[in-house]
Amino acid sequence: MPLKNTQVTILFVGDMHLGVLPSRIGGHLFETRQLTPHDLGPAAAWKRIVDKAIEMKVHAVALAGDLVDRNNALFEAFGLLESGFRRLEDAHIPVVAVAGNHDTKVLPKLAGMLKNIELLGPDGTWSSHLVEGDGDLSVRIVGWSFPGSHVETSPLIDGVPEPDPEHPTFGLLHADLDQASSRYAPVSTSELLAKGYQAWFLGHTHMPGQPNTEGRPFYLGSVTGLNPSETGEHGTVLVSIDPHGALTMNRLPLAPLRWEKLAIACDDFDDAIKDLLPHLLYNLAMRADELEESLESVLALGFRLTLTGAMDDPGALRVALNGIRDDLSTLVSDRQGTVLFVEKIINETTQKVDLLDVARAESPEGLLARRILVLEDFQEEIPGVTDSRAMKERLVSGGRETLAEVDIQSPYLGLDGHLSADEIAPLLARAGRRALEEILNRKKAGHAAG
Ligand SMILES: [Mn+2]
Repeated sequence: MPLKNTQVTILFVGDMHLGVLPSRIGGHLFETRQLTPHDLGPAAAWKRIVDKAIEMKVHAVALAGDLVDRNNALFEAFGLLESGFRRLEDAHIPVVAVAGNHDTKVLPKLAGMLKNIELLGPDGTWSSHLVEGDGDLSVRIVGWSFPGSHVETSPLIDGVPEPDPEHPTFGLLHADLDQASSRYAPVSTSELLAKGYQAWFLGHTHMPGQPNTEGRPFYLGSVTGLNPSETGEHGTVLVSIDPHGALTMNRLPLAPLRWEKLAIACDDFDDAIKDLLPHLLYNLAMRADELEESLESVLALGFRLTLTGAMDDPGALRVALNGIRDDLSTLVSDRQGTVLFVEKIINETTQKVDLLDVARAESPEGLLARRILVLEDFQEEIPGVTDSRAMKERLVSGGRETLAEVDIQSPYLGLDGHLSADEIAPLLARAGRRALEEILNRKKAGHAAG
C-alpha cells in the first residue's frame, strides 16, 4: 500500500539479536509441524521487516541497536544483514542505526562496508541524519551509539543536538530508561523530554512499550520474542508525520513467534486424568481466539501455563500432569495457520480445605491455617488472631528477608526490582497451603495406617 506523498514515513526497529535462536522451543514442534528455529527467530523477523519496508515504500528504516547478538556473531549475521540492506538499497530506502551494547564493534564495521547505512553517533558522540520524504518534507533523526559494552553515565550529559526549527527531530537511542544505577547508558524520562524532540525511540529492553506521539520515550522491544518472558505483541513501529507535524505511530506485529503466559483454573475437575488435557487444549484455543487479529503473522504461539485453584484431589492432577509433561507434543494444536504449543506447565493448585475449620484447632496445622487466612486477607474474624493486619506485616517482612537471601544466589542475580508486599503475601500463602496439604495428608495416612 503506497502512502500519501505528503508524509515522511519511517520504520523503527528495536533489538534484533541476529545470531541467536529463540530459546525453549521443543524439538517436537519442528518434527511435527515442519517449522525450523530459523523460521521463528530474528533472521526471519529481519526478512519480514525488509519486505514490509519495501512494500510500504517507507522513506527510511531506523535501527535502535543490538542488531547482532554478540560482537563475534558477525559471521552468522553478516550475510543476513547484508542481503536485507542490499534489498533496501535497491528500493532506495536508506537505513540509519545506532549501536547498542551488544554490537559496538560489529555495527561500525558493517556501516563501513555497506553503502546505505548511516551509523549515528559513532564512538559515543551524537550526530544526526536528515530523512527526506516526498516533496520538501524532511525529518531529522538524532542518535548516539554505544562506544563499549558498558556506559555508566547518561549519554545526554554532553553534545546532544538542539531541536531544529526547520525539521521535526526524532531521537534514536539504545539506553536503560529510568534505571539510575544501570551500566547500560542510564537515561531518565525527564531528561529526554527536556530536549524538546518530537519523539524518542529506544532500544535495549525487550518488552515493547506503548508508542507515544507526545514526545515521551518508549521501547521498541525485541522484533520477535526470544524467550518465554518476552510475551505479547512484538514487531516494529511504523511512524509517519505530515506537513503540520502530526505524528502517527502503529505497531506492526511482524514477529513470527509470540509468547503468552496463561493462568488456567482447574477447580472444576471431576476426574483430572480425563479432564486435564482437553481442558488445557480448550483454554489454548480460547486464548488464540481472543488474540485472533494480532496472530495474522504469527507462525507459532508458545504458552507458559500456570494451573490454579483449590482441588479435592490435587494428587490426581499431579499424576495427570506428569503424563503430559513427559510429552508436551500432546499439547500442540493449530489455529488458522498458527501452531499453538506449550513450553512449560507450572502447577499452583492446592488442596481444597476448610481453612477456618482447621484454624480453630490448637495445633501446628491450626497455626498454619491462621497465617494463611491472614495472608489471603480473610474478611471475617480469624480464630486466635487479634490484629491480622500487624500479623500480615510481620509475615511479609519475614518473607522478604528470606527471599532476599534467595535473590543473591546466582541464578536470580540480575532480576530487576524487589517484590512488593502484594507480591510476597500470595507467594507465602501458596507455600503455606502446600505445607498444610502435606501435613493433613500425612495425618490422614497415619490414621488410615493406625
Ligand atoms: Mn542492549
